[in-house]
Amino acid sequence: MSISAFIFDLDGVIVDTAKYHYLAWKKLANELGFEFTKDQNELFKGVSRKRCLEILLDIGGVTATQEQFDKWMIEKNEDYLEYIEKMDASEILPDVHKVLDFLKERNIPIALGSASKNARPILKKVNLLTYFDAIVDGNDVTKAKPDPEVFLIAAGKLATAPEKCLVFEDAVAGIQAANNAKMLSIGIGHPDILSEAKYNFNDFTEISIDFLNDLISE
Ligand code: B16
Ligand code: MG
Repeated sequence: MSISAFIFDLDGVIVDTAKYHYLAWKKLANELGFEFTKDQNELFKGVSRKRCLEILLDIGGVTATQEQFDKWMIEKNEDYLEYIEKMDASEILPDVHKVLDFLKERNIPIALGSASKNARPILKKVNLLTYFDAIVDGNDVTKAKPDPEVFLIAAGKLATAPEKCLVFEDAVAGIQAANNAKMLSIGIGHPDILSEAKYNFNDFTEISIDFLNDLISE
């Protein structure tokens, strides 16, 4: 299929940090006097921190001054970082290493394309930083997924045409961003939710070496 560069989303693809985002957002919601459920947390996947807080306040019917908004953003992130601090390589999702090693052994460029501003510290904690030839995260973009910006910057950093790039994503907006960038989109998660992806897998254990070989073959 002639794919020559691979781009990975972070949360939900490489590690399951959604559970820590959830705990930190839930704590803030409870402090503000309302409940925040796991189902509601689904809306936050692939969404920027600022947008998540806007949605959370909508859910709780809370209006905030700019000062309160900024304070709550910081508070949530500080709580989230306490969980990140305790992460290690055991939190890497199944068979992520298999795919990364396959690519590394063949010198195929690898990038990260994530909405998170904490991407670098997370990759460092789980010992994967050295695998990535380029990292594009929430600090580098002005437009959120489904805008293709994050993936197009990644392709540029890898000096690869978008049509030759593949994206692994767990969020609907992320799959749309990959499609908008004219890249090959692979959904990691529930196929019904990620139906716009070109290919779907529940996780990396379902991705075979034969499939990877097909992707990179001329
Ligand atoms: P932070 P991804 C996204 O990461 C998460 O899915 C989303 O839930 C989170 O709000 C966003 O990062 C921002 O994260 O607060 O760390 O900057 O899936 O694009 O890797
Ligand atoms: Mg994600």
